[in-house]
Amino acid sequence: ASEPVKPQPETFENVDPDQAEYLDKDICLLVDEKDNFIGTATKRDCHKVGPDGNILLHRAFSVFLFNKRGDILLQRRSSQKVTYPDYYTNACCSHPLYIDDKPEDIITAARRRLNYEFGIPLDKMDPDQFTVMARVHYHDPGDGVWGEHEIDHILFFQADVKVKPNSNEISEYCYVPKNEFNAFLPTLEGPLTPWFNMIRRHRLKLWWDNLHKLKELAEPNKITKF
Ligand code: DMA
Ligand code: MN
Repeated sequence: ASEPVKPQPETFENVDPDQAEYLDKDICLLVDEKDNFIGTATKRDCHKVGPDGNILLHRAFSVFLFNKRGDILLQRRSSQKVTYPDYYTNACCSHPLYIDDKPEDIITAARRRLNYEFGIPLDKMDPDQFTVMARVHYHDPGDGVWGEHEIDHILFFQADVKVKPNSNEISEYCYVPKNEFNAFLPTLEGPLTPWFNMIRRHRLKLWWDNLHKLKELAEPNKITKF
């Protein structure tokens, strides 16, 4: 009798092949509760919910992007995303990686992913235009199979940029003016990601009202647990 065919993890888990590739290729940064770098693990291992509900704590970033008028850019995660598919969220989130034998800088990672997800040219994103507003420690079990446990560096970025979304990442996007934001959210036909919702509830109004003086409000070293 022939050996039974062993399913590949991707097939077994039914993960989109483009997304699956990064699950094994992206090496994320493990951190302690003070955001000290303590080791590495694959993107896959960082997002698998353990039998006890535990998830490895790793470093991440969330970019909140505004145009010059002060409208916020939102995206809907594509249905191919492994974590939180079809959820609405801020412009771009991802992880700094372990590259060239060292941890990637947060702003370098943010520019890399804004380029990959939204097609924004690197030369249209000056590192000085990013403000690290805070760090947030949160845990979310996701769908029970894939979830998040991160220290998330919240970055604000304001510029008029041309976008060309990558459809494997983003299924919809739009700019929303501040005075329409609260009425707009309930019209969305999908949930908000837990991290976006957390920032929205606790900090977004204050920071959005102060786009012209973010540096005064920024607490880049403070780690808040919501
Ligand atoms: C991970 O974002 C980071 C946060 C803050 C949730 P993601 O799932 O969009 O990562 P990636 O784009 O690398 O898949
Ligand atoms: Mn993560």
